[in-house]
Amino acid sequence: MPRQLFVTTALPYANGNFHIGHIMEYIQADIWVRFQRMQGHQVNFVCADDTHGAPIMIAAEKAGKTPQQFVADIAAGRKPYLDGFHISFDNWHSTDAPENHDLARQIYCDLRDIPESEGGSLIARKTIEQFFDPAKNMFLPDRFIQGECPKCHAKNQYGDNCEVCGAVYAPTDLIDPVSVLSGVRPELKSSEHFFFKLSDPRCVEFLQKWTQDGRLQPEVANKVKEWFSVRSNPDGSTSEGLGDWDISRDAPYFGIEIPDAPGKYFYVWLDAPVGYLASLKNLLDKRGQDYTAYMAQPGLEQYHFIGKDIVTFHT
Ligand code: B3M
Ligand code: ZN
Repeated sequence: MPRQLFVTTALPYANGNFHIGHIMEYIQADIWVRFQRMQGHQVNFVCADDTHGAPIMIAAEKAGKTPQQFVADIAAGRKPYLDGFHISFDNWHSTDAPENHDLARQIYCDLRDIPESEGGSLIARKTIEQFFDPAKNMFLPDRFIQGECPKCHAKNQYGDNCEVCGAVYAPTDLIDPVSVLSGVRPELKSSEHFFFKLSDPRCVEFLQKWTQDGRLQPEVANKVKEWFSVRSNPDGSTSEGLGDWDISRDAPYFGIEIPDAPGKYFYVWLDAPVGYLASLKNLLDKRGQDYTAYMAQPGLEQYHFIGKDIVTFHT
């Protein structure tokens, strides 16, 4: 019996052209895919542009384009490189395509609407305080805030960690923070965010089993184990197992609007992995094959070629 293999490589951010790192990953995956095909197995090998998020929105603004035009121009430059390196993807798609809007919203609605009899919703709303740029009129991602490291006092460090001493902190811990976009001092402003209840016992139990049942390569499984236990961080603080995941961002944001929540968008890392499914669905639709039936095959194997820095998001 031929194996059914659904294979992906990480979706490159559409904020720039390919670099050697992208091509290296594709070549590694492509060698493996060609080997499987030569064995007679059936492979769907797909990728897509990862189009959403604040950095792309800002890059587009700098280039004087709409985000849609900006990512379309990046997409138009992909083919000569993929063909030139003989990468045998079956499909190249986009996380801004209709399939991805639909699938991401459907997955969100399924999680939101779990009935009480099955443990209840896995989506929660909480009001949080975040830095806001009053000149640009937008909330700032950690990477768009710079200031003095609270620990070693190095200047011009990002809002999430210090590149000089390695300290990890919240942007609100920075001394004299400034917005990278406008140079003004950001203000704290509160806003309602949507969270995926990753700390819910249903998720913890499921993930603990799913990540330790032999499906992951041992190095990845070992790394993942750390997240479930109380542990001490290099900066002396402690982390206590899985925490709820902030999945929303406020307008202006280039992304997928959350159903029934005008002005709220999915955080790019919510819809990016769904992009694998959207690219597959687009491929199957073009061939007249049924996506739901394909995904429901009990023997279907999924392989994701990724770098270790994005294991967290994929898990
Ligand atoms: N675009 C980040 C990266 O290229 C991100 C990957 C998405 S994979 C779903 O490392
Ligand atoms: Zn420091």
